[in-house]
Order: sequence, then C-alpha cells, then structure tokens
Amino acid sequence: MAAIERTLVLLKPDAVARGLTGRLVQRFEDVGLKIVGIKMKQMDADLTRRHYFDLEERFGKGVYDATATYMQQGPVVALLLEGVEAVANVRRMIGPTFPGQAAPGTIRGDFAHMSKAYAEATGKAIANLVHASGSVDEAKYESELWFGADEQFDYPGLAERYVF
Ligand code: IDP
Ligand code: MG
Repeated sequence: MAAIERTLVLLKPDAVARGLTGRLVQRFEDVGLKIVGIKMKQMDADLTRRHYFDLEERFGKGVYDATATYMQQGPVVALLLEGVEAVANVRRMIGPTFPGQAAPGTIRGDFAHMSKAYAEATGKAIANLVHASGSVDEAKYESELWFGADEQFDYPGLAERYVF
C-alpha cells in the first residue's frame, strides 16, 4: 500500500571511517527523503544483538560474530528517514547485501565491491557501508530501538510540497 513511512538507516563503521558520511546523507536528501532523526553511536554487544536479533538463526554463528565485530569497529551514524514508501525506496538506493552484486548507482555498488565468496573464504563480514530496514515491520522495530520519542522529529520539509 502506498504510504508515507519512516525507515532506519545506519552508516556502518566503514562508511564513517572512510569519511563518506556527508556524501551518503546527501544521497538521501537529494531524493527528497526527510531526516527526522540523526545521531552518532558506538554499538556495544547488547545493541548489536538487539539490532541483528535474527541474524544468527538466519546465517549461523560465524556470520553473526563477524558482523558483530565489524559493527563495533567504530561509531555508526543512525538516520531516521521519512518519505513515500521510504522502506522500499531506501532499499532500492542501497542495493543488495553483497556489493559485488550491487549495481553502479546504488550505495553498495558505488562504494564497495566485495563478493559473498570472498567473505565466506576469509570469514570476514561484508563491509557494505549501510544498513536499511528490510520491511515495514523491521522499520517499526528498528526505529523504536534506535530513536526515543524525543529523538524523532516532526517538521515541515520544504521539498514535501513536490515529493510527498
Ligand atoms: P541486509 O543488510 O542487506 O539487510 P541481511 O541479510 O539482513 O542483509 O544481513 C545483515 C548483515 O549481515 C549484512 O549487511 C552483512 O553485513 C552481514 N552478512 C549477511 N550475510 C553475510 C555473509 O554471508 N557473510 C558475511 N556477512 C554477512
Ligand atoms: Mg537485513
């Protein structure tokens, strides 16, 4: 159903450490998505587990542990974005999980190239720059996990007249 939604984006430690924060935030602003929450945070074991609560049962302990280590390597920037079908639109902008499969023009395709085979052979996490909620249900859970009521904002965005 067509709707205005809110979705969670994390600029992962590789994106922040590589100095890509501004360029990545710009991409979301450029398409008219509205920033309704933003902050920097160092993830710990507890927040990692709560954020990726089903990752271990989906892919096993090896993938979970590699991802948990990667996500705690440095600070992340969390964004809450609002827009028309924002969940699906942001997923479209970031591209598929493995950068080697992500088309140029997507964030993962433009800023990385690692393959699933390489990650598996080396036991590395996939450093794929960004997280974005995968479904409306996931977006609701993650928005509440990352942003308190006083950290989520309502304000008139000037682009809305045209893009919402
Ligand atoms: P998504 O980030 O595209 O939604 P998910 O399947 O939800 O992908 O996996 C969450 C994260 O876990 C990925 O972004 C990636 O960092 C890591 N991950 C998933 N599968 C693998 C894998 O096979 N090897 C290494 N890391 C993985
Ligand atoms: Mg996911």
